Amino acid sequence: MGILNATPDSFSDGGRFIARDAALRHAEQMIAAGVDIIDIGGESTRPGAPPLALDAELERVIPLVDELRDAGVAISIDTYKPEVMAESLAHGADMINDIWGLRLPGALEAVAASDCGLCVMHMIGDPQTMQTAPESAYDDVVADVAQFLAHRVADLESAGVARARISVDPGFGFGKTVEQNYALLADLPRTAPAGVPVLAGMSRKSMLGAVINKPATERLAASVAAAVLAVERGARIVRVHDVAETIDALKVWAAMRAAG
Ligand code: 9MG
Repeated sequence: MGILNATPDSFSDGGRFIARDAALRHAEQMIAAGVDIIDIGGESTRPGAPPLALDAELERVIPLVDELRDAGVAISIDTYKPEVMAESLAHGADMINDIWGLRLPGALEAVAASDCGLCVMHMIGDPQTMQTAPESAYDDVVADVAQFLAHRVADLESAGVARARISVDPGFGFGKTVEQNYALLADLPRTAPAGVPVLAGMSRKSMLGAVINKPATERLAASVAAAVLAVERGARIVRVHDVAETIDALKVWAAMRAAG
């Protein structure tokens, strides 16, 4: 899964089209590199990021869905807003990636009637508060995240969502200390209900920066290593910025597996 940030619009129409063009060029590069899913996001989910108004998110996301829906890859929408979910699905999106795990009012209803894929992520609090006190948020981070995800999958199934549509995500960096993130990575298979695919997103995150002591712009090798470690622990989808490099690394891992 390649990350496509729908970059902030400038004030003029010209700027808006330039931003859209840049996003489309980036999408084309990811497709050429072999991406399977493009995850389009209009609102930043970085710790402390302010929420984005509904209209602004729709204006950033929907034109990209229109441009990319026939590009031969699955289109995922990174949103927690039911209105953005519904509108994106109406425009042909294939999957909803919700950092809130479809917990906000209206989210379940927005996806239940479609047959889209879903990613249900674990998060403590919201992006503005989630890193306030993660060290005291869990008894046992792996067991607590696993329990949360199992409950979300059960809730979705009770609402009529087929299990085959659901993937789960421990939410690296979303209300976790560095140590908690690595505990989740080490024990990744234990975070998911049986048979439900895991999505892992660690690309360029601070859990990597904390180990290599480098800024986000210099975390390529660490991001690729994290993706391979996640896949080795059973992740079926890795959400990454650097698609070509990640695919190369995974091909080497797959070749070793095939030989062994
Ligand atoms: C939107 N977003 C940012 N980080 C993410 C992660 O780790 N997983 C998922 N599913 N989405 C994320």
